[in-house]
Amino acid sequence: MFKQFKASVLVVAAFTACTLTGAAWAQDIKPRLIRFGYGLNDDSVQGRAARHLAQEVEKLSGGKMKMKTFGSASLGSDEQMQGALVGGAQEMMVGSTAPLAGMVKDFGIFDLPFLFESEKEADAVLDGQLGTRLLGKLEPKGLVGLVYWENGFRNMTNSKKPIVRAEDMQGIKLRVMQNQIALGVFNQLGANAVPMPFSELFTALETRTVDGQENPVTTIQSSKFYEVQPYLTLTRHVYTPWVVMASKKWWDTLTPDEQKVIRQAAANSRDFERKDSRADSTKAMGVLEKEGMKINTPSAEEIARMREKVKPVVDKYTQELGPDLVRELNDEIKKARG
Ligand code: KDG
Repeated sequence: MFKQFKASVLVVAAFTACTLTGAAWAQDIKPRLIRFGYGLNDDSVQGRAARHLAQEVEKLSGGKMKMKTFGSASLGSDEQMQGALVGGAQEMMVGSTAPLAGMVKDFGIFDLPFLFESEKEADAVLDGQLGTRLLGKLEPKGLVGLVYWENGFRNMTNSKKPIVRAEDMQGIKLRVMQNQIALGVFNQLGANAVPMPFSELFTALETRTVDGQENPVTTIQSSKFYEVQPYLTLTRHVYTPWVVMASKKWWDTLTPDEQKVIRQAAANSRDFERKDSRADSTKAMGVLEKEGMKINTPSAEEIARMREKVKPVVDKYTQELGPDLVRELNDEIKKARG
C-alpha cells in the first residue's frame, strides 16, 4: 500500500516539476549542436542577440540543444552562409533581406527607399501578414525563415565631404549591399554605387577603394567605421530587417518538440534584439559624436528632393517586384502609421 502511495507521489512530483520548469525530459528532444553564423562582430547588436538566442535554445531544451555562435562572418558572408544552409552544411544564421532578394525576389521591397518612418511601422509590417508570408516563401528555396531582427534605418557615411544636398552624392564611390535595387537607387542619386559583401567593407573604406557606405548607426559604431569615415549624414533612407533562418534540410530532421524550442527561442530573441538595437542606437550616436564624426541631418525638403530623384528607380522596381505587392506594403505601412 505504502509503496503504491510513494510511487504515485513520485509521479506527481515529477509531472509537477516538468510542468513548472518545462523540463525537456518530458519532450522528445535529443542532444544537438547548432552552428549559428552572423556577419557583424561579437560586440554588436547581432552578437548580443545571437548569444541571447543560444541561451534561450539551451534553456528551453533543458540543456539538450546547444548553439555555438560564429561572428564576424567567420562562417562566410551572408550570401555564403545562405548557400551553406541550403546545402545543409550549417544549421542557422542571421542575415540581411537584401542578399535574400536573389533567392526570393519579394524581399527586394525592403530595399525600396523612403518607405518606413518608424520602427513601430517596421515591426507591424514584418510581424504581420505580409512579413510572415515572405518568410514562408523561403521554404521552397531550402531555408526556414523564423523571425526578423532589426538591422535598422540606414544612414550614409563618407570620407570626402558632408552630404547636405542630393547633388553632394555626385561621384561618391559608395558601397551598397549586393542587390539591384540598392545599386539602382544610389546610381540614380548620382553616386557611383559599388556592390560588396559586408565582410570586405572596412578594408575598402580604409584603403579608399570606396569613399562611403550606408548602414544603421549601430553598425557604424560597432564596426568602427568612424575610424575611416569623417562624415555621417542621417538620411534614414531605408529600414533593413535581418532574417533569422534555419537550414530546411536540418529543420526537417528535428522533432516537433525541437522545432517548437527553436521557434520559441527565436521569438524571444527577436524581442530582446529590437529592444537592444533601439537602446544601442542612442548610445551609438553619442559614441560617433565623441569620436569626432561630423554629423548632419538633411532638411525635409532635401529628403523630398532625394525621394523625387529616385522615383524612376522606385517605379521600375515596383513593376519588377509587382505593383500589388508594393501597394500592399504601402497600405500596411499606412495602417501602422495610424
Ligand atoms: O552580415 C552582416 C549583414 O547581415 C548586415 O550588416 C547587412 O546591412 C548590411 C550590410 O550593409 O551588408
